[in-house]
Amino acid sequence: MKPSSLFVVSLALAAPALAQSAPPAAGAMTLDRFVARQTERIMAADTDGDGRVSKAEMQSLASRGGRDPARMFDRMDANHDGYLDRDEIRAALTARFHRMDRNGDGVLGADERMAGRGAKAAGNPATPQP
Ligand SMILES: [Ca+2]
Ligand SMILES: [Ca+2]
Repeated sequence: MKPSSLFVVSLALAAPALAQSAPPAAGAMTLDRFVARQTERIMAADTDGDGRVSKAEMQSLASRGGRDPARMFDRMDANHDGYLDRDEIRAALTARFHRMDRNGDGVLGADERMAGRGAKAAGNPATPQP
């Protein structure tokens, strides 16, 4: 009785640990962290404070990064209402995270982050000058 129930308990405890790999290191770029950080960056462009980012607001934000804000905006504006809300931003960032996470371990390593940046820069030869 006792030994067998102990066995079951230890199995139950072991199962979740086996299901996931080692926990991400402190400071690792997980999906949650990536989405939270990038969402705040994008929402910082919401200068009129209506809780969504218009194309004009996006333009003022993205021109600093040297990306094409109009193209980014059009890709992210899933319902084409001319505004990015938090759901659209989250969906776009989640998709971007999974594109960047090449080895699928749920964490962006330094190399994966670098590669994501490089691909973006290479795809955008025209940088608007102020
Ligand atoms: Ca706004
Ligand atoms: Ca929208």
